[in-house]
Amino acid sequence: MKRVLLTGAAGTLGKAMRRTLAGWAEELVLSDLVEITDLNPGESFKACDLADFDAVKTLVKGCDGIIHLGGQSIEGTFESILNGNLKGTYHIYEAARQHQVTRIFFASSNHVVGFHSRETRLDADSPMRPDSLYGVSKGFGELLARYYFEKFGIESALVRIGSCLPKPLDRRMLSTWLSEEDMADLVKCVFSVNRLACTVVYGASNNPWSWWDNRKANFLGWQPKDSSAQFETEVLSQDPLMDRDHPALLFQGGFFATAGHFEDDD
Ligand code: NAI
Ligand code: 15L
Repeated sequence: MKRVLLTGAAGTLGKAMRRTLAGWAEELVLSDLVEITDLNPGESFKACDLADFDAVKTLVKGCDGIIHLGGQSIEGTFESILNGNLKGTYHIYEAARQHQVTRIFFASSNHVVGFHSRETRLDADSPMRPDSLYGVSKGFGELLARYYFEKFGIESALVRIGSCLPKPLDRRMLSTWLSEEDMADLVKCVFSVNRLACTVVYGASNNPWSWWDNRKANFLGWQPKDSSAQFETEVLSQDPLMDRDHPALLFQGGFFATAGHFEDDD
């Protein structure tokens, strides 16, 4: 890859990708609302609010691919979701169309399907059942990507990331954990496969208690190497068992599914 744009570069995953993808692209163009000053060789930085179309257009010009991580990353006010995720993702796709960028890694989320029961095994064709306005905004992003693929041929990986952290922090994450290294390997597969089309991928490591079936994305050649199993004893001893009847245990999205509407007064 020659010149790849990484949005959301100042965030948790952005920082992890800068480390794990070091040297992969000739130039990694980092962008965020928050300034980044600790640039490594091969990195450049451009501040940009994803809600500003002109700024996004300038940002995207001359890039060969986009890793789109930027935006509101948990439930929040409609205003922040509107700006970061709805306008932001539209601006990325529309700028890509105008500047002939043909491949995008879209950081979707497991919260697109968070209202499915933990007893249901999901695959790429399972219906969206968002558990939050945040999840709805990721569903919008996935549909938008599909529209730009069908009409303009822009290819996307719609990566329903589980929980991408150095290690799983609770019982739920034993099912949803994605290691940072497996995520970086997925990025490489997405940008090297001959034909990507518009493909849903569940972003999880090789976890024994996974709820997700990625067979329809096997053609990407992505083989996660890590597993939450190595953290099982530690997690089980530190995370007390919730009441068996707690509603958060029913749903894949956990507390995202059982929380009230974000903007309600308590
Ligand atoms: P984060 O909240 O740490 O990073 C998001 C970054 O986007 C921040 O640096 C923020 O400044 C930037 N941002 C927010 N609004 C913006 C705007 N209007 N214009 C420009 N930049 C803006 O989130 P994290 O954990 O790094 O996640 C990255 C992406 O992956 C997000 O899209 C999130 O929804 C998705 N994801 C992450 C998961 C995880 O386990 N970390 C799980 C599922 C999805
Ligand atoms: C997400 O979509 C969030 O971005 C992240 O902060 C975690 O909450 C993750 O899902 C999860 O479900 O663990």
